[in-house]
Amino acid sequence: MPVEFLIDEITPTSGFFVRCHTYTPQVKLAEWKLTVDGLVGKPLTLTMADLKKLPRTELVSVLECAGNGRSFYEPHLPGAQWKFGGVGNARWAGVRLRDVLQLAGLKPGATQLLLDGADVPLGKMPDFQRTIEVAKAQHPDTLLAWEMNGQPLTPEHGFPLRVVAPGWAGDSWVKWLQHIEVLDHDFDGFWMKTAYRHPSHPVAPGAAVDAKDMIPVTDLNVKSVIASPGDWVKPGLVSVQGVAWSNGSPVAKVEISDDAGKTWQSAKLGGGGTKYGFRRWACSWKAAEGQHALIARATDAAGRTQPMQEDWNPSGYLWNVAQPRNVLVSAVKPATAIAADSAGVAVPEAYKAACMTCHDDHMMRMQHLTRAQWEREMDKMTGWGAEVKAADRTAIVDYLASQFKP
Ligand code: HEC
Ligand SMILES: Nc1nc2c(c(=O)[nH]1)N[C@H]1C(S)=C(S)[C@@H](COP(=O)(O)O)O[C@H]1N2
Ligand SMILES: [Mo]
Repeated sequence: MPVEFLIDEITPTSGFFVRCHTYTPQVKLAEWKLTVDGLVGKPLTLTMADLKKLPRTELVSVLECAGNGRSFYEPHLPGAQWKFGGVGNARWAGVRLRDVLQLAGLKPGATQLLLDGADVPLGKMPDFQRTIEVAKAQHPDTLLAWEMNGQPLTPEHGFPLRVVAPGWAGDSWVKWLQHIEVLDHDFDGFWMKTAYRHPSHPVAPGAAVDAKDMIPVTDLNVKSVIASPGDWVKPGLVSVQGVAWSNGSPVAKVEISDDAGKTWQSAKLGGGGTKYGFRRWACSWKAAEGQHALIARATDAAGRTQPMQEDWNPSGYLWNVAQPRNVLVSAVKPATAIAADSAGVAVPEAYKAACMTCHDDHMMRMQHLTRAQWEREMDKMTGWGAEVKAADRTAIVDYLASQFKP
């Protein structure tokens, strides 16, 4: 999502980022129902009309992908190469998850809710299934929502029903929800056991981390983004503006620096911020001719501040460095540079056949990986069903490692 969309408190749905691990399922409401089973007194099969008989609840909350900002990590990591735009703030409406659980009646020993949407995995890829612990499910702010910004959810954002887990990263906000199974144990599916985990203690950049030291990603970090000016602005007094958010702790302070953090100027916070939503901020800046790196840094009421340097984690989650934004101050708008393409390099046929079936090559082009990392991606993708002949593997890795390198 372009940063310009982050100027408003509520992000318009038309500009809101979309993140799907596979293709968007087209769910027909007449055929859809929500099943609640497992460790419950009374298993349920609910239609949308049934859900709408429960008390309607509305709430404004930020939704941020755990991988937002991943492209800033050094060393580079595979995955969606987000910069600033994997975040938005919307008004969600639906019912409290705990009201649904009350209808079903949790049995003693219930610890986790297994959440499954209508999206279908590709090849042998593991199904996107997530669990949330009962305490988060019972929290009055955790919703099953059918509305986003006053309209029914769009197919991309989870029509007809999705989880809203305020304060937590996007991976828990399961879309196209159709099945809740109550468990008495930790679920060991790929997207809980392997993906969406980070180290419980600081680790050196690039270090391998023992699986037993990896804990699930839950809470968002305190963070801010500069929405305006964009890459270029005329000299003079400029209003620097943007939004800030945290995990449910109100944003208490936003500061701006144009000298790499040597000095800071306080921004004025917008009024009316909500617990989990964006808080707008603005600050005047004397923009002198030249290239500048503007930095915004937010602090929340719990005293958490954006760091100047990130703790590393092996999947590139929850980046929240007070990240410099480059702004060119000049009287005339610069011509837009056209990015050089790797035209002229022959694309191996075996690569096209093996790797451009489930997705196209934008997935590979955005990565900046070492040969060893590309070898690991090959293993992951063949495990998920990519068909690579033994004789072709080296040529494919040669191509990837030479074209899409750090
Ligand atoms: C069976 C389907 C399938 C095939 C074939 C396939 N991929 Fe993927 N690949 C996926 C899916 C699904 C994702 C997205 C996962 C997500 O969004 O989290 C993905 C993601 C990726 C990513 C992003 C990083 C990551 O691990 O999520 C890279 C890089 C990649 N694929 C490379 C390749 C290469 C190279 C090949 C050929 C050897 C290939 N893929 C073939 C299904 C496939
Ligand atoms: N069923 C299902 N739910 C899902 C996903 C998915 O792939 N399948 N992606 C998750 C991730 S990683 C994020 S960041 C959010 C993104 O929500 P959005 O596309 O509405 O912005 O949805 C989450 N819910
Ligand atoms: Mo995400």
